[in-house]
Amino acid sequence: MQGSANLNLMKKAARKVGRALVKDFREVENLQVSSKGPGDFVTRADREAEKALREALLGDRPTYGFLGEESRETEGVDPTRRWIVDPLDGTTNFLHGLPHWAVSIALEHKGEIIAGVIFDAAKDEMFWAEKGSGAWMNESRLRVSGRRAMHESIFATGVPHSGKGTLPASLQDFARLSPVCAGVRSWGSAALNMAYVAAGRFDGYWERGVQPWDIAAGLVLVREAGGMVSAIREGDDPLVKGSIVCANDPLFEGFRRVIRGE
Ligand code: 2AM
Ligand code: CA
Repeated sequence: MQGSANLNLMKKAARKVGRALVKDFREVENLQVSSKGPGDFVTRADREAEKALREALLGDRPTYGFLGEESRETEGVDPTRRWIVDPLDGTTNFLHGLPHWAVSIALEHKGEIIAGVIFDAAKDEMFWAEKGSGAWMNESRLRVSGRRAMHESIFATGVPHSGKGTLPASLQDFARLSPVCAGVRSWGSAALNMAYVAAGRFDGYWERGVQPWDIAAGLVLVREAGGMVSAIREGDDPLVKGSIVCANDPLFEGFRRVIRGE
């Protein structure tokens, strides 16, 4: 499957930055035992990664806008197109030497995500999707899972940490969902949670308090893999209101009702 020129640019940038981050990640594993820890080193690696993505993406498409976790918003000459980038999603995992983090790049056109790339460099898994062309992992086509029963399904989430977000609401979600499903996983990368829903590994994912760069690429991946996506509250836009719920078609409504407490 061949992607568009933009998609190829996104994959190339993600691969380059992902490989550099793998080198940094090996260093982080060594730094765990030092008294200072790897904190400053990781902050630097994160910033360098975003700088490299910015240069690669805006270098080739200088008129596009850019929204990144580190540098925030840069308006483009073309107001209709914007890169939305998370250079290192799952930073806490990276910091602790856990190989579960990803580079995430999305392309937005007129408010809609039309292409997305999530690269898990440690596992060499490139998840990618383009509107109308399906979702893929490396060269394999992705489909959301076929499970229909909540009690057989595994759902992923992110739990607010370090005083961020609303912990009570997330704990209530857990309390409602856990008794009616096969398990809840909180593995620390919003982007990979969505990639895994697209791949049928997780049956669904929800989170409160997400940022656009956490979920932008995942939105097109899940949709192109045949999944459903919305914000938790009816009518909200996940990219604007910062909450998300996604799953395969048969599970979606029931899962969303549990999360909404209906
Ligand atoms: P990060 O690693 O880029 O910070 C973990 O549940 C997920 O939440 C990760 O994808 C993490 O992204 C993201 N995250 C961490 N802090 C956040 C915050 N304050 N707001 C939104 N998302 C956050
Ligand atoms: Ca993130």
